[in-house]
Order: sequence, then C-alpha cells, then structure tokens
Amino acid sequence: MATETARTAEAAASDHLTTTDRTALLRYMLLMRGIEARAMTLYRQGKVPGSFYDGFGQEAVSVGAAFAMAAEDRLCILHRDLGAHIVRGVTPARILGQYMGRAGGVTGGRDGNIHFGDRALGCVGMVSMLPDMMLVATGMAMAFKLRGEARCAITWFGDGSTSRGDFHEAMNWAGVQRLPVVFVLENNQFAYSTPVDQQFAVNPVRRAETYGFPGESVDGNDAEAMFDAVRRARERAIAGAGPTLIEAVTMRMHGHAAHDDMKYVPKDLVALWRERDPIDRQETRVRELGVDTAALRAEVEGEIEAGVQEALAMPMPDPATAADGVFAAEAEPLGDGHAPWSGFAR
Ligand SMILES: Cc1ncc(C[n+]2csc(CCOP(=O)(O)OP(=O)(O)O)c2C)c(N)n1
Repeated sequence: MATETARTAEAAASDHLTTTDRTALLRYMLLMRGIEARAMTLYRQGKVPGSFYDGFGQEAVSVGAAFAMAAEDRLCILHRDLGAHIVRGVTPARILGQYMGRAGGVTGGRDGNIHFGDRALGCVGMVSMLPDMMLVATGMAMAFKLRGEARCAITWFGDGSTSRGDFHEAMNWAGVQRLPVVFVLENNQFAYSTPVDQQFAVNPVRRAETYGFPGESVDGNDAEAMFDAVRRARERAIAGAGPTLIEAVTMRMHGHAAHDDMKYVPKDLVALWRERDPIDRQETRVRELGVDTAALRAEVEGEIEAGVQEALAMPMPDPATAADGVFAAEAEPLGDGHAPWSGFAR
C-alpha cells in the first residue's frame, strides 16, 4: 500500500509543482540543514545553551508539508520541523538568535531551540508534552468550523506520540466533528531509544480508519510526495470532508539531541537511510530540470552565514523584560504566514 501511495503522489506532484516550486523545496531543505549544522557548531562552542535538537534527514517532512499550506492556515510545529518555520518566513538570523537566547530571537531569549513559534506568521509555539499540539491543532480546526472559515490546521508528531492518549483523543474528536485538520505522523523509527516495533502493534494509518477518516503512508524522504499528500489532505479539509492522517516514513539520522550518540541504533539501518537522503533526491530532480544547484547551495550558505553574523551581533535580552508576554493583556491574533507554493497565486 505504501509503495502505491508514494507512486500516485509522485505522479500527481508533477501536475502541481513548477520548476520554481521544486527549486524552492530544495532551497528550504538546504536552509534547514545548513542552519541546524551551523547551530550544532555553535552549541559545541558553548554559544547555544541547553541541548540541541535537530531534524537532519527529515527535512522533506516539514518543508514538503508546510509548502502545501495557505497563508491563512495554522501550523503546530514539532521539535524536528525547523523547515516549517522557514517556509512560513522565519529568517535564519531570528532562528539562530533564538537558539543562542538572544533578544532578537523569535521568543526574545525566553526559550531555546524547541519551544518557539511566530504567532504573526501563523506558527504556534509547541508545548513539551507530546503530542499535545495535536489537541491544539484540533481545537483550532474546531474554531475554524464553528466560524465557518475555510482554513486548515496542521500538526506534526512522532511515532512515540501514537502510544499516548492525547493522540487518540485528538483523532477521535477530529473524526467525529469532521474537522479541517491534517495530522502528520513523523515515523522516524525511534522514540528516543524505543524502536517502532515496541511502539505499535497496528500501524497508525489503519487506526485513522477506525476513527472515521483516511490515513496514508508516504515516503517521508520525498519532499514532493509529502507536498502532494498534504495538498490533497488540505483540499479534503477545506471541502468539509474532515481530517487526514499522513504517516511520513523517514529516519532520525542524528541522536535524540546533541547529547545522545544513538549507540542503540543499528549502523546498517543508518547507512540504508543515508542512501535515501531527501536533499540529494530533490537536488537530482531540479538539476535534471536545468537548475544550477551548486549556485543555489552557495547562495544558501551565504544567507546562513549572514544570519549567523547577524544573530551573534544581537544583544542578550534585558532581564527586566523576562516576565513580558507571560500573561496576555489581550488576545493577540494569529497572523498569516508566507505561502510560497505557486498554486495559491493562480
Ligand atoms: C508526554 C511526554 N513524555 C516524554 C517526553 C520527553 N520526550 C521528548 S521527545 C521524546 C521522544 C519522542 O519520540 P517521537 O514521538 O518518536 O519523536 P522524535 O523525537 O523521534 O521525533 C521524549 C520521550 C515528552 N516531551 N512528553
């Protein structure tokens, strides 16, 4: 079933993506990987406090999915999905400033590399309890439905989340109410050190059906397949047909965080997935379309380096502002993000 789904998605993707779109997908993935690689160095230099979590190898899951969302849609983004923030318009400088706790970071120095979101861009900052953002996204979708708005919420969560009650509660309510929400399950084979065969006896895609809506398994290392699956799910959602669960099959190529050497992961498994690198794949595609990907890489590297310098020059936050924004004086509306897919402009 998974193979067939992936093939269908690939075929359909070609009808919906221009060369500019495909190049943009590559560009966002290069930005994600480059920013995270640079941040890891800054972490080792002691400039990033706490720990550091990355999504190396999972770039297609966040970039491909976020690329299918419209400006007015709302994103609940997980800890390995930097690409979604980037697609919505968060700049490398603000991201790197965030990691280093600087005043110019997304939260103004209030948190590290996981719990951040730019409300103005429709990115909702995540809470740590997993997968509570499924419930937040479901709640937002409920609001869209009650207000009669043609908008969609999307959220990402890991395979570990599928063992939690919150996962089932969100899916059940979204199914009962036919809510406009897209659930993206990032099946990256491990929840910290727990492999997926210890996580579920029944594939979660089949569980979606039992809650009354479709689920599909997608090659999570193929940005275009991800884009197309989410585009279709969003269309269903906007049409009032309810939620969709998309299982993005991928691999966590780094440790759980910077402190984890992932000794518990078989080396041959990592080697197998290295062959399926999502960036290599997209780069081959766009190179075949005549795009100068070496120039693109150089441009992205320059943009990241400029972002690093800008972030390093940002001051540390003024301690007197620490409590600012802890209590809301009034409800700050969620704004619209960048929606780069050419299909929205047509
Ligand atoms: C309810 C809950 N339990 C434990 C944690 C600590 N924790 C953070 S990430 C993580 C691993 C989650 O694995 P998975 O859902 O597969 O996502 P991945 O990190 O592999 O992308 C754990 C155990 C948490 N944040 N929330």
